Amino acid sequence: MNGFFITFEGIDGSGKTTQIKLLDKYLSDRGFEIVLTREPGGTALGDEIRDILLNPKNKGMSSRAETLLFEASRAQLVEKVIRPAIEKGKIVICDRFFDSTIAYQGAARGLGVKEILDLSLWASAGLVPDLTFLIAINVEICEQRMKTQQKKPDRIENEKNEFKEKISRGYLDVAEIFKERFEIIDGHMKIEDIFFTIKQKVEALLNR
Ligand code: T5A
Repeated sequence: MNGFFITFEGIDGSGKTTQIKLLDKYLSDRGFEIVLTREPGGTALGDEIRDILLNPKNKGMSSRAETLLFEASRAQLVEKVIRPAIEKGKIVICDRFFDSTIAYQGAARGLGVKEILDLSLWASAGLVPDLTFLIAINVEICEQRMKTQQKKPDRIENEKNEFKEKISRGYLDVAEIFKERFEIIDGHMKIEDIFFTIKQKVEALLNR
């Protein structure tokens, strides 16, 4: 029996990692086999690509080169990690997937939603998540959260708020295209309230 593929999306600092950790613990405690992964990265090759993509020294990277690097990392991750795990009946939870490329590169960089969707489906060999949580949140609130984390911003986090507003709008467009698998969650809620909603939606998926 095939497993499930669950992804988390949102602007930087929206709270994805926090919720993924809670979901991992919740499902592991119930005896499910979980594979946690992230994009870009998740494989040896993907981690090298991640370093190139996020390094602030690569400031002048062209949007098309950037997109192809994200897709290369994804192609490797799908073939080597995600698809084999799903085929073994595991639950794969991925921090970002191709909806990020559609929102960041397709919408915010202006490369086109349709073009990036087609390219992403080629890179993922047609793999689409079963369930995607979009944590929707105000850009300024995320900025504040990132500041309190005292983490050095990476190349993409260095972008202006205007860019992040475009990403947020891009995400809503993707969610409209893939209504059946998207769950939009209000990221301004308390961590435990967000998780309560996530838990309910995941239970519904597992009982399908
Ligand atoms: N990218 C990625 C693209 O441009 N195209 C692509 O195709 C792909 C795949 C990846 C970057 O690459 C871009 C997007 C990104 O810019 P990353 O390091 O993986 O970079 O960055 P993020 O995915 O953005 O991860 P972050 O760790 O920065 O953010 P998270 O995971 O969304 O947020 P999290 O959970 O770490 O929370 C941030 C802070 O907020 C607090 C947490 O405790 C933490 O301090 N918090 C809350 N506080 C109050 N209320 C809540 N509900 C809270 N939830 C969390």
